[in-house]
Amino acid sequence: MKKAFIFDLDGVIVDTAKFHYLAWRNLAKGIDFDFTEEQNEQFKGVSRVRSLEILLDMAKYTATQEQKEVWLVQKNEEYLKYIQKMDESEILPDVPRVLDYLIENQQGIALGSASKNARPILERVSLLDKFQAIVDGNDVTAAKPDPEVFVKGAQALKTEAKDCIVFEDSIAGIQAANAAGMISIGIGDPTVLHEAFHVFTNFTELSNDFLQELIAS
Ligand code: G16
Ligand code: MG
Repeated sequence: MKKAFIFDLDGVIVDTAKFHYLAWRNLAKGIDFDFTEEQNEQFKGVSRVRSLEILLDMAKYTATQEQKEVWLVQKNEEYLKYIQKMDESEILPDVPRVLDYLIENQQGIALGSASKNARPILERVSLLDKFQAIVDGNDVTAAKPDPEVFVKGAQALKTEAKDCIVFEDSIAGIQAANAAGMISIGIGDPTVLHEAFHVFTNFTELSNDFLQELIAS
């Protein structure tokens, strides 16, 4: 049976959250706000624009639209400097094994990410050619938990929602997959991702037998 497997990028394929954090922390410093790694959790899967709004709320800082736009460009420029240095060592454990197993078994593979930098990141880590479809922050108008990004991924692979499996590390992403009527699989902390159908700490815990069960179901 042919299924579509839709992967989130940040926190599922690569750990870019640390680079987002460094760039946001630098920006926060400029308004005398000490942005912690714990607070950064709330930024996972959230769009760039929404992330800035959350940061300004945390700092209780009111900014003009013009200032916000300057900051958004500045944050992205710094983030791009980090991702330009990325290589294959940044791929999260066992991601290539899972992708290759699905390819060998003729399954559909798509990316469903909130990031506008998804393509350059996949290129940097040499995984771009594994994906038959890429839906990213440039293609959607509604951010996760809205299901748009995954619905578009399913359309691109010409697969019905019920035959789609989504890998996600964020609560908003799990909610988006569930809202789309897809099977959500959390990659991360089970207590955080309890709304998912299944949760694995990382891909090393997800066996080829389990993938085969998903394909056959
Ligand atoms: C990622 C990150 C978010 C980030 C968003 C937008 O989403 O998890 O922290 O704010 O992309 O990224 P950019 O600024 O590169 O457009 P995902 O969906 O890949 O986890
Ligand atoms: Mg993510």
